[in-house]
Amino acid sequence: MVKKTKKPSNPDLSIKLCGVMFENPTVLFSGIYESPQDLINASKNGAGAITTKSVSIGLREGHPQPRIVKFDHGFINSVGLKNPGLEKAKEELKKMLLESKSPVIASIFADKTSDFQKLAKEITEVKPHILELNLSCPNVEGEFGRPFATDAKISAKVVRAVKKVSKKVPVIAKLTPNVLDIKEIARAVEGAGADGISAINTIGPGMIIDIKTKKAKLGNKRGGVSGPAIKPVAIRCIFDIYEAVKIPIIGGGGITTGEDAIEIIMAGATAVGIGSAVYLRGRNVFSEICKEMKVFMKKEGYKSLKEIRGAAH
Ligand code: RRO
Repeated sequence: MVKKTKKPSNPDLSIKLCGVMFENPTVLFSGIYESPQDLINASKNGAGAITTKSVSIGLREGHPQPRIVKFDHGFINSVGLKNPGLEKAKEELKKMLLESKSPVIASIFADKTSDFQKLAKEITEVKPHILELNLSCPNVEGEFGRPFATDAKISAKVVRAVKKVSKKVPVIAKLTPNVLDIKEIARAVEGAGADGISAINTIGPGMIIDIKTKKAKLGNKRGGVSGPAIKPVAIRCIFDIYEAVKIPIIGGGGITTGEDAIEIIMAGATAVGIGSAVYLRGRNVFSEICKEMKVFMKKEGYKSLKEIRGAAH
């Protein structure tokens, strides 16, 4: 009789976040793609979920070009919230919800609590799977003041106002790493009713100067820093947030490989935000990261992500 050799089973990458099933934990972070078709293609190319560019009530043209500049270890951006405004964004969201293969996270931004509430009311009528409150854009301080996510009380106030109108759509708060104590902000948004947290937004602002022209490379001079350079900060932030709250975390910041994804899940993330890696590795980055995660999991004998989530604690 031929002896059966037991094949190692294929690791299961599926997750449930805020009651929504994802085939795998990769999430296209907000702001990487603008056009609905590019977002839909990301879902077809294996993203476990896709996040729209943050939308404001009125159309915004964005900051002067260039808006994104590469450096040795990442990127610096000052897009300035370029978006088509609420009405067009609602139409685009409808298309994405019809054609995306994976759950759609609609991201919103405002500089007033009442505008966050208005955006949340209107956007949740279109029924995205999850609503993201961008409380942490680093590039509009000149216009709107410090990001809301630098202040626990203001962050909580926005979440409470949004939760009054968001119906059954889960609400996640996108936090900034640019604070002394991210645990305090995480606890505040959880206490106000947030269903999840997304972190981290970009670090800084930073600046890059062209030494030939003696001028800042970005049109808007200062901008948020992303990419591999910021990964250790992202890992620490997720580690801290996981210790502070019970709600799930979409964790990202410089995640580029499957092993990076495993690392941030071990810090406590349920899902893994992918941003700059799209520019570094191309549009198949989601399926490639999943493949690399499976290679690691098979080698180490892990069958599901539950076995590694928060394992570093
Ligand atoms: O549009 C931007 O400049 C921008 C936003 Br809204 C954000 O949340 N984070 C970022 O790095 N850039």
